[in-house]
Amino acid sequence: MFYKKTILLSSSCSLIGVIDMFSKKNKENKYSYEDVSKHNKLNDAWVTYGKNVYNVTNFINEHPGGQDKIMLAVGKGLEPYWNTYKQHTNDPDIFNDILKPMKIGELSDYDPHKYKNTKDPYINDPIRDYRLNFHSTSPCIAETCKNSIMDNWITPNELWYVRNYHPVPNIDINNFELSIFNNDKSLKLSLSEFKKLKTKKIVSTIQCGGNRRREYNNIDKTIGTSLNFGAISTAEWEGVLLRDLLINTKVTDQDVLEGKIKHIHFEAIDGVKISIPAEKAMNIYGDVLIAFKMNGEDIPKDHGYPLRLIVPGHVGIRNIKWLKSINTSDQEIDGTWQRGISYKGLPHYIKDVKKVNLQEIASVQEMPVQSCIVDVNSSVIKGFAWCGGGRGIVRVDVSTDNGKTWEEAVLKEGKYQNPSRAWAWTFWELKVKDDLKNKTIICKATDSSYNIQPEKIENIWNLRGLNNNSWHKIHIK
Ligand SMILES: Nc1nc2c(c(=O)[nH]1)N[C@H]1C(S)=C(S)[C@@H](COP(=O)(O)O)O[C@H]1N2
Ligand SMILES: [Mo]
Repeated sequence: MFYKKTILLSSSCSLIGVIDMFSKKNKENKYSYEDVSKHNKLNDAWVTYGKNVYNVTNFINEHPGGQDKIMLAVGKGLEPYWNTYKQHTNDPDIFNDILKPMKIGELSDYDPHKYKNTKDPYINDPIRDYRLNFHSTSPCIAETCKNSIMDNWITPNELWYVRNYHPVPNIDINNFELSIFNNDKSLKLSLSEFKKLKTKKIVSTIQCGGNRRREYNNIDKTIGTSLNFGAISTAEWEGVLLRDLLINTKVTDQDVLEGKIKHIHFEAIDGVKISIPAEKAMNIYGDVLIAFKMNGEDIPKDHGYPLRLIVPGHVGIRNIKWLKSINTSDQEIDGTWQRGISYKGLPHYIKDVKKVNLQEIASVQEMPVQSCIVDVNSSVIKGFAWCGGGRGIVRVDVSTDNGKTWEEAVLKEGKYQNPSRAWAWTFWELKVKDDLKNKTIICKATDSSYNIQPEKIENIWNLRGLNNNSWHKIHIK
């Protein structure tokens, strides 16, 4: 380096110009689009964004959207992908904290128009109720607003929370088919054929795995949308029992007992795929449905039209929308929602994913017992309680003095559900006489297995911000 510099210096008449040229060259390595395109492998992955070039090799394993997703973009520009997965551009921290430090240089042949015509894929998303609490619109992440939760034990469709990973898919109903595969047997059903099968109605609550993530962020930063407690809603679903469909494709209870079939795989039109244990799928008391009606109407576009898997008692993601195919297997399905970090509940003392072997950690299926304080006025405190696995709510305890003394709340709608198949939430209320000004109210529920919500959030905090069921506390000003 020193050598070159001396030679150049001696052969130039403008000293300043040469030094300038040098320092620029040292700061900014230049690469062409073609150079970048060669770095397109797992162990050698570059991307561009605008005129900058980034080496993302060490980030691939940590990508919250999964390794497969980021691998789509390597060797190329991020723009078309970030136009679809807008969480990247909605959150400036992602650019500043994650991408920027990985910069290795700039494009020598930068063309600002290269990705100009990539269309907004969210253009066909449905119009949504203004009363929802929106975190993002592309993809749509919106909570049911607090004021409408206790008014409706069955949440009206337009007030249901929305959690989409992608644009709402456009579906050609006339060519739509549901496929079910089991080894060499398969069944394909058009929507009208499907609707002619024997149907069943089930009232089930769905709660997002990240509900109440916001409270975790007061302890330490988590990965994911900072949800309050409104990512939970309830509907009456009508559809065909999964067990009946599987039996139609020659799945037997014996296959499950002998472990030939351990998991049932489900894929959706928007690319989401998940699996559930075969025991849940085939359980005659499990009530897993392929639904086509939500509260008596065709399922709205946002919630999975035309077909949605309903896995009562399991975390939100297992209830996949826009269902297109079902398969039997002895393995869990691949992909971020099942085997990746997205639904892995890490221990509270793990702050770095690299410290754990994700494959060894169980993905969330059934959710733990939960309750929240929703409405407080001068005479009554109201809230909901719910538990995964169909475990009913046996009791809700409420304190109005930050845990010094407790009272039992009165259970209301939902109270009379079968305690082993209590798929929907239970509302509760407590009449109060004292002035609640400056008081801290707490609630905690007990489920039919006598599991109780944990007191301390610190001990259940986890990197992905899942399953927050710590005592719910509200301070009244
Ligand atoms: N195909 C598909 N299914 C999906 C999702 C999705 O993005 N795509 N989101 C999941 C998540 S994370 C949750 S919490 C629920 C949300 O359901 P909702 O939007 O009807 O409230 O659907 C689940 N099913
Ligand atoms: Mo979710």
